[in-house]
Amino acid sequence: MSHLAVTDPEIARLVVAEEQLQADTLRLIPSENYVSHAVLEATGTVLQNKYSEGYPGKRYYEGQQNIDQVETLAIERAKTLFAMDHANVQPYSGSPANLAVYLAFLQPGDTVMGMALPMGGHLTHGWGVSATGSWFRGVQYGVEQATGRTDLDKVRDLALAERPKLIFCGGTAVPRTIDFAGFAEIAREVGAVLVADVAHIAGLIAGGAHPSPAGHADVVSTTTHKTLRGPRGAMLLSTAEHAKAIDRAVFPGLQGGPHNHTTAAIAVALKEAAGEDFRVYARQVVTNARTLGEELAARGFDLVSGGTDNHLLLIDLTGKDVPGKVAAKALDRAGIVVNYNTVPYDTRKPFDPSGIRIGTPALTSRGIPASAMATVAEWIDLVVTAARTGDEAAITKVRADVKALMDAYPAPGLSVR
Ligand code: DSN
Repeated sequence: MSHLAVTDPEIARLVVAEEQLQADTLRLIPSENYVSHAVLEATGTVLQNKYSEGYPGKRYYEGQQNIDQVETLAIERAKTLFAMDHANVQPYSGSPANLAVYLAFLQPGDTVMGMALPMGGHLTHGWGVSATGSWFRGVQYGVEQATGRTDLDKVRDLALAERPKLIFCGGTAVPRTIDFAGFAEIAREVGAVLVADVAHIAGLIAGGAHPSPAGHADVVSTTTHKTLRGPRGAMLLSTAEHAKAIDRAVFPGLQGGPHNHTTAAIAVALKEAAGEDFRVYARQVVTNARTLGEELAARGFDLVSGGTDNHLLLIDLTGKDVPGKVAAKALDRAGIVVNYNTVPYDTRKPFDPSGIRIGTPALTSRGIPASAMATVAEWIDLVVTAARTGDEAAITKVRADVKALMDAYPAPGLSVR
C-alpha cells in the first residue's frame, strides 16, 4: 500500500490497524470471513475503472473486450457450482439482490412471506421497518418457542390463509438445516415463487455441507462474502423460466453499472469454492460449530434449538443473567468478536437483546481445529461470567490467551500476524 500511505496516511493507518485487528482477534461473527490473497487482489484491480451497464454481449458502453469475459466466467462458475440454470452476478449486495427479486415478481402491495427478523429472518424478507415490509404486505412465520425450529405445517397454514406471491426461506440466525423441499411444496401449493436466501450457508452448499436448494427453489439469492469466502457482493441464481425477469430487475430495474472488480473477485472465489480444499473447509466449519455448541451447552449455555446443523450458534444469555450487548462488549475487550442478537420470543429490545450470535467460518479459515473448541467455549464462559461480576482482569487474561492462539493459526489473506 505504498501509494495509499503517501496519498492518504490517515486511511492507510486505519487499514493497517484493521488488518492487525483481524489478525489478533478471534472473529466469531458468523457472516464474516477471511478472503484469500487472490480474491483481495482481484478486488483491487483496474476493472473498477470500467462502466459496463448491460450484460455480456449486450452493453451500453464500448470497450468490453475483457469485462464481458470476466462476467461470463463468473456466471458460468456460479451456475456450475450451484447447479442452477441461470446466474446474475451483478447485485451490489444481499439487500439489493432481494429487492430485485421483489421487482421481478411483485407489484407494490402484493404479499410476501418470510421468517420474522426476531425469529432469525432478514430485514428484506418483508419485515416492517424495511422497504420490503412497507411497500409490500409482509406476513411472517417464526420458530416454535419449545424447539427453536420452524414448524412447516404452520408455514403451510399461513401460506394457505395469506396466499403470498413470494416466499422466502433462509435467514440470518437460523442454526438448523433449511428444508428446501418442504418450502417448495408449500410454494407450489399456493402458486408462490420460492426464494432460497442462502447468504449465510452458500459456502456450505457449495462445499456439500448443507443440502442444495437446486431443484426446489425458483430463485436462489446469496451474498458472496460469508461462508462462500468471496468479496462483498451478491448473486441471484434461478431456473431458466425466471432468468429474464431476474436480469431485467437487476438492470435496468434496480441498478446501474456492475462493480466489475467485485465480479472478478466473485469469479475467483467461485473457482476456489469448486476445489476439494473448500469441501474440506465447509465440512470443518460445521464440525467446529457443532463441537463449540456441545462445549458451550456443557457449560450451561442455552442454545436456541439446542445446537446447530450449520456454521452458527444463537445463544440465549437470559439464564446467565448477562444481557447480550454487555456480553458482546466484554467479549470484544477479550479479543473475541461476536454480535449481540435477539433470540426468538425475546423480551428485551433489538438494540439491547438477550442473546449473542456466533459462528465458525472465520476461525475455520485460519485452520483452527475442533480440538480447540473446548478452549474457545471456556474463554466465552470466563468472559460472560466476568462481564457479570465486573472482573476486568479475567477479561484481560483471556485477551492474551486469544492472541497466542491467533498467532499459532495465521489468517489467510493477511500480510501481518
Ligand atoms: N448482516 C448480515 C448478517 O450479519 O447476517 C445479514 O445481512
